[in-house]
Order: sequence, then C-alpha cells, then structure tokens
Amino acid sequence: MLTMNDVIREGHPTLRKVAGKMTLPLTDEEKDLADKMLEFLKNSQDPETAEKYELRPGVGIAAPQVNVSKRMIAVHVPSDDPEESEPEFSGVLINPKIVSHSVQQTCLSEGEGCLSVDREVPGYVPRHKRIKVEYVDIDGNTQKKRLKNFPAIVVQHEIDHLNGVMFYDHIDPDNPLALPDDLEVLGSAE
Ligand code: SB7
Ligand code: NI
Repeated sequence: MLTMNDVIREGHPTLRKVAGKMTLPLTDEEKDLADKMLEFLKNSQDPETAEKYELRPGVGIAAPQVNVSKRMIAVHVPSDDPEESEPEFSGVLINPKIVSHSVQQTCLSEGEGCLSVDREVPGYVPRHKRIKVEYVDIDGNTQKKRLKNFPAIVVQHEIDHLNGVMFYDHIDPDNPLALPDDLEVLGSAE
C-alpha cells in the first residue's frame, strides 16, 4: 500500500515537471499503481485506517506525487449526503484533458491544501466552476465527464500536478484574498 512516505514534497523536481502521456494498454505495474492510488485515497478517508498509517485525508492524488511522471490521477470525492453510500465521483483518470470549461470561476472558502505541501498556504485558488474532462478509465474506455464545483476543483488541482503546477501558483501574491467579480466562493468539504 501507499503511505505518506511515498508522497514526495515541495522542492522535489518531479513536482515541477510536465508528466508524460501514458501509452495504452497500461502495463501491469501501471495498473497496480492506479489501484494503489485509489486505495490510498479510500484509506486516507477512513478514520481508523488513516490514524493507523498516519495518512493525511485526501480526495485526489496524481502519479507525479508518488514520483511517477506519468499522466494519471485518482479522485475519490464522497457524496455530501450522509444517506448516500456511493461516492459523488471516484476513479482513476488516465491522460485526462479538460476539453471545455465555463467562463465562470469558483474557489473553496478555505483555500486548498496538498499532500505534497506540509504547510498552510492561505489564499483563494480560482478554478473553473464547470469542466468537461476527457480521459481513459482503468478498463481502457474513453470517458467524457461533466463536473461542477468541488469534484471539478479536485480534477483541476490534480491535472495541474501533471503540468508541474502547484495550487499556490494561482494565488495572487499581493492580495491572496482578492477575488474576480462574479466568482462564487464554495464552502469546502474539509
Ligand atoms: C483541495 C484539496 C485537493 C484538491 C482540491 C482542493 C486535494 C489535495 C490532495 N492533493 O495534494 C492531491 O494532489
Ligand atoms: Ni496536490
């Protein structure tokens, strides 16, 4: 299983590289990594497992964060309805690409954090409110998915990792709490 020891931190050069496109079908090793990335997220969101292995809770992880410079991300966003056991959006996205997005932006009221960043970085991170993402799933099928709000923010954060971009690159250094007009701030999940 993956633990926080597998996650590289700020300053590691891999986090600033543009990750390479994956060739399909995935190798057994790549499939194994895909499974482990999704398993890490589920473990990190399970209070007992997270405590036992000292995992920071995460809703997404990108392969470069475990020092694999390939275009693969895992996302596991639970439903905000406690009655609902199905996650809102969960899976591994291979070669994900945002093919269209809204002009309207959004951001989380609490800002963002990152498993690769061991400090709080205050400030708003403007993101597209709605995106359409195209990707190959773990079964090798091409998927097109429309996402909005929190799941859309998470996918944008993860795709940034594939391009060597960190969330704080989007924060206005002179005024971290500056917001463009018509941007709606979202209450964050954590
Ligand atoms: C807040 C948190 C995340 C995404 C968007 C908003 C995920 C944090 C975990 N990661 O570092 C994943 O790259
Ligand atoms: Ni991150």
